[in-house]
Amino acid sequence: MVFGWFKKLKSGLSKSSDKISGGIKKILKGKKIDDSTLEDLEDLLISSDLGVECSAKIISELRKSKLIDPNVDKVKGIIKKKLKEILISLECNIELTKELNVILVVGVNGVGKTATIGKLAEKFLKEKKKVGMVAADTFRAAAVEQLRIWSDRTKSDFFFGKESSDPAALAYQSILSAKEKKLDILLIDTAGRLHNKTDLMSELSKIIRVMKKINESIPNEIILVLDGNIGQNSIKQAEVFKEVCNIDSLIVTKLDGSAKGGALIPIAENLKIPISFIGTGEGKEDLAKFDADTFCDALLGMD
Ligand SMILES: Nc1nc2c(ncn2[C@@H]2O[C@H](COP(=O)(O)OP(=O)(O)O)[C@@H](O)[C@H]2O)c(=O)[nH]1
Ligand SMILES: [Mg+2]
Repeated sequence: MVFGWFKKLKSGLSKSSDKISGGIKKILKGKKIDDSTLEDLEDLLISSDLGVECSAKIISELRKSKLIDPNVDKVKGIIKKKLKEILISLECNIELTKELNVILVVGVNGVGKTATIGKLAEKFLKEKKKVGMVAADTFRAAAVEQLRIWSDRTKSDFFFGKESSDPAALAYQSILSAKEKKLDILLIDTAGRLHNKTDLMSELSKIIRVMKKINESIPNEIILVLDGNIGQNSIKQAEVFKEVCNIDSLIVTKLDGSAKGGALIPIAENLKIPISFIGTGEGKEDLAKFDADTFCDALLGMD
């Protein structure tokens, strides 16, 4: 595979694939596949954040295969088959309509919402779409400025309100302006102060309720951003957001940051919410469409 984005995904996940791939090689070196090597492989998969359940499934698949020859490629092939089985049904596209597409981006502070909006804007821009961004995290001036930088970087329209203004009113007005300006996409950034869960959730449901006054189909897409590095916590965060909105897809970020790319698997297995993109860095192009086959190849260091 020679595509640029696969190379990027591969290098983004290289810390994880080095760990998994290097680990498999080391475990199999000079040994045959028996109970003890299978146990070592299971430990490796668990320590690579694939989750206990998924790791057990993979090991049982390897056992069933009756493979004795310590062939690294064959072992990886069996692991990939099992991972793909889990991930394939979660591939998804953000379906765009011909009119304005309002995309609401939610998630806890620090997971990467604002950066992800910047990356999405870059992607849509390359597809010749007219893009706008709304700084609906109105309580922190720094949050507004951070999004403004991304709007400059991606030449997107920028909508913001006065400090501490009502985010629902801002979102509403921005949608009307975006329609007038005939924008194709409007990306709405939101606050994520989970320490005050009740406030956050009532703010979020108000934003959604007010938008729907324009048109019941708005927001066209709700994306929940999750930090791929925080394991079980991501799953808990998603449960909270599911209480107030229908999440259409997930974007899992920071899969490049540490050797934790495998953490996508338990998130996928537990939540069963489609995954539209994954974040593999801080730059504007570090966003890869989620594709089960290439993700597995990148994670396992296969070509
Ligand atoms: N390495 C890496 N860093 C990321 C990624 N996505 C976001 N970040 C960084 O994570 C930090 C928090 O991101 P931000 O967009 O401000 O999060 P927000 O609070 O949810 O809006 C920033 O330093 C981002 O540059 C990613 O995919 N990989
Ligand atoms: Mg932010």
